[in-house]
Amino acid sequence: MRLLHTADWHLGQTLHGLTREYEHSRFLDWLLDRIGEHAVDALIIAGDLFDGQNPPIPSLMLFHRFLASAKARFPRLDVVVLAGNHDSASRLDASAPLLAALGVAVIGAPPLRPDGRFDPAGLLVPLHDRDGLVAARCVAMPHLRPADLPALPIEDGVEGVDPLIEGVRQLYDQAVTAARACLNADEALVLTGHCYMRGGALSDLSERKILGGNLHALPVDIFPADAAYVALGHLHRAQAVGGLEHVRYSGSPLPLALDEESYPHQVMLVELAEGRMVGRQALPVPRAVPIHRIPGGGRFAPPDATLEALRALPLDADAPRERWPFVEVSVALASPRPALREEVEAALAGRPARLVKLAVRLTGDGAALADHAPAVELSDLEPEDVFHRLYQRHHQGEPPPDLMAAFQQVLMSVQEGA
Ligand SMILES: [Mn+2]
Repeated sequence: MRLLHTADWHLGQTLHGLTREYEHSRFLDWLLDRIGEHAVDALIIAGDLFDGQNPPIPSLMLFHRFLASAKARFPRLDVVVLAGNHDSASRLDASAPLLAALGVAVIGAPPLRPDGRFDPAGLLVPLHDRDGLVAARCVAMPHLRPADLPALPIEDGVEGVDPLIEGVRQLYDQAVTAARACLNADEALVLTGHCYMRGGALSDLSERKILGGNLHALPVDIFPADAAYVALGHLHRAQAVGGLEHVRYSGSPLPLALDEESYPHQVMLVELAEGRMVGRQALPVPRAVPIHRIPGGGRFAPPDATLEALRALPLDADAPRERWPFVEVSVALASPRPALREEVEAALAGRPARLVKLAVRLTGDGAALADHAPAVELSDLEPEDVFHRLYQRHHQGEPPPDLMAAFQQVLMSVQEGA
């Protein structure tokens, strides 16, 4: 059977205030064609379907239209949709009964039994081959928040043991046990997750990293060794995890930030036979709207060279506005140049391109630099950075770990609307 793995669509996302609707709609049309071309049997969308808790109406329309077209063109297609940390788990769950009637499995929060305990059977989704026979069992694990995890009798801070990681491990263990109970010998065990993974073993706890949903980086051994494929979401760059070719992030299908311009955006086509992965192929997603970064690669160029490069940009005069390239300009200034923005805008005036970001770095010598330190844009900072800066304004040194952890918890409940 053939599985198509994608994630991190972030429908409804804007890039510095500009809509991505056109790009998303082109991607979804392209995806439908690939499902047909490669005779795909099952589609897994591993979280962050939407960019926010309350998706804008056009992004809901896109998603519903996509599902309706997919089921009309490919009635046998199994579709599995998981909540990511950006999605509202309960909002996705609200549509789950309706979409289940269409053959689309949606898992927002981990399912619970009437007594409030985790119900691993609720995560299991059978995936069918072209003959309509079950060829794989999917443990459709969504993004897990600390509140979803079992309370473990482990003190935080005990060396080598992280209660959050152990909690995630328990849920996967229970779900895999439930899957094995109905797994036949020639059926593949497929898992999903929307989480931050680390490649190494559990011992390098010092390297643990908190990303997004406050979940500690997970070791790859939380997944069973006999899993045929693990479809992950959360990281936007496509990659295998821990050197295991069958444990993969598909990455996002489009660049969600300007510095993701060079990522190999793709979806992953996986071939399963007799319970294991026998082939895989990355399908590169065509770029519907080009991104031009001047000079690119995170570097800054002098103003005259920048203006020259802007004027020389090859642009398609016939392109409709929705296809006009996004342009990022990064300028290094030896001295202040108050008219720079006007000069940049003039270089693009009347031309089919959209300036999304003008970054300026002052490069004068020490004294001049202190007077003209480049202003930091709030939008360039993560909430953790802002907290860090505030702490350092009032205290010596770094914020203590327990304070950072408390901040992370508050941040997460705000971000997740909990
Ligand atoms: Mn995510």
